[in-house]
Formats: sequence, C-alpha cells, structure tokens
Amino acid sequence: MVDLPLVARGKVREIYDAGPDRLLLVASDRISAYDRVLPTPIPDKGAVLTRLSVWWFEQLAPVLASFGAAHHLVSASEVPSGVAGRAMLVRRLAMLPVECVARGYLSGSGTKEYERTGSIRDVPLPAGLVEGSRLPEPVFTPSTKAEIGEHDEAIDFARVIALVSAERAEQLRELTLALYRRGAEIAADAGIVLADTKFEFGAAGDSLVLGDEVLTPDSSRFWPADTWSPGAVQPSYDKQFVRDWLTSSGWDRVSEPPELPEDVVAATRERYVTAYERLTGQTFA
Ligand code: Q0T
Repeated sequence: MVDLPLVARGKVREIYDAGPDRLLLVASDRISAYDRVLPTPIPDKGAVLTRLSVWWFEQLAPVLASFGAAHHLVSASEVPSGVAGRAMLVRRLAMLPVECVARGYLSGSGTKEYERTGSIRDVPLPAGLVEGSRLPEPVFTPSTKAEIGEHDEAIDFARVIALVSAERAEQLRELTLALYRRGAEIAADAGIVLADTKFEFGAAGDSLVLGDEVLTPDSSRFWPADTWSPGAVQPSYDKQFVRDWLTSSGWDRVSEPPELPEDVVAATRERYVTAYERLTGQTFA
C-alpha cells in the first residue's frame, strides 16, 4: 500500500519515512475497544479521522500562532495513491517526551485520582464531583508514553519540568489548555462534549509544533451533549455500539476479540461520519 520504510506501527495507524524531514502518518480502519484491536475494520474510519484532524489543524492555527507555534501538517493531498484520503504528510519533528492531556470533565483515571486525593495532579478541586462532572476549569494532566501494551504513566508538573525545562513546561501547559478550550467550544456548538484530549508536540528551535492527530475520537473522549448526565460513565460518541455489543456478546476481554456484526459496523461508521459532519459542517461523501 505504501512503498516507504515503516518507522512505527501503532494499534490503529502506521508511520512511514517520507524523506529526511518528512513522515507519512497513515490512519487505518482498525478500531480498538477495551484496549484491544478488533478483527473487524470500520469502513472509512481512517479517512474520517484524517479529514477531521486536517480540519482541526486549520481551526487551531490561530491559537497556535498566538503562542508562536505551528502544526506539523504539510499536505493531506500529496500522499501515495494506496493510502489516499487517510494519510498526512507531516514535518518530521523532535518529539517532546510528554503526552499533553487536557481534561475539562472528570472521567476514567481522572475520577480515580480525584476520589483518592481530592485533586487532579497538582490542581485541588471542589468536593462532590462525580464521574462525568464538568471541572471548574480545564486541567493539564500530562503523562509519559508507556511501553507497548501498557497505559501511559501520569506525571506531575515537576516531572514535566525535569523532562523539558521550566520554560517549555509552562508553554506546553498553557498551549494545551488553550487548544482544549477552543476545541471544546467548537465541539459544544456541534452538540458534542469534548471531555478530554491528548496532544503531542515537537520542538523546532524555540517554537512548539503540534504533531500527531488532533481532536479525533481516538485521541479524545467525545460524548453526545444531549445525554450528558454526570454520576455514571458516559456513553462514548463513537464506540458505544461496539462496547455495548462486546459486553452483551459474552467476550471475556482476555481471549481474541470476536468479529463485529454488520449492523454494529454500520452504526459505528455512521457515528464517525456524523461526528465529522456535525463538527465541520461539511458532508463526508
Ligand atoms: C513523530 C516525528 O508513536 C507514535 O505513533 C505510533 C504509530 C507517535 N509518533 C509521532 C511521531 C511525528 C508525529 N506525529 C512527527 N511529526 N515527527 N515523530 C513519532 N511517533
């Protein structure tokens, strides 16, 4: 499909060497659930996520510019024909060793941390919050990439400083929160709660460059705004049909995951396309 050297393979995407200062990021149609890649692809998922990412890079350009930063996208059209529509040609960067997560809502590991400490990372929070609660202010919750198969490891701000310098750590936190706020505002207009999201940055001299894919359902928690109701785990905008079906299938989450039935695949594809169309106001076609 691509006649370039493979640099890295993730659960649902691949990275290829596209020249000394270029990489090709290819999004597959694979889907993961409960930390496992399922055997059944979701048609067009890679294309939807790529087009969504490209659209977000455009939306976020003013926020990036206000920080003297940029994004890594070079072209989504000048890509090898075998992966047309689901690939991005990007600037090759020196990636910073910090996963920059912003959370505007309490969920998952954030809820656990809050229940244990009353804070999230270095930020004290009011009492009485529950799974799904909106936070008074979005919080920067960095992590470091774990070994393959492991979950990312939460780190405090002091550890970010130790990894990238105080000046850069501050910059990462402020830019991450600014990007999250803008993303959440745009998502809200589309009836989608952006609960949290993860950004990855590279450095180009003194400036930050936003890399990776951005604000997709694979890098973020998207919740339908109309059913948002704190107090329980919120349904996922994109993967809920898959999770519900896997749960009802009797799969033990240990053995090979089962093939998804056609109607679950179709409903899930529809969710990805609808998210794209609602966010961008464009038809996916
Ligand atoms: C990267 C240099 O591990 C990753 O993906 C697994 C398939 C994430 N990753 C990103 C890079 C990027 C980007 N994006 C870039 N622009 N320059 N490296 C490497 N791994």
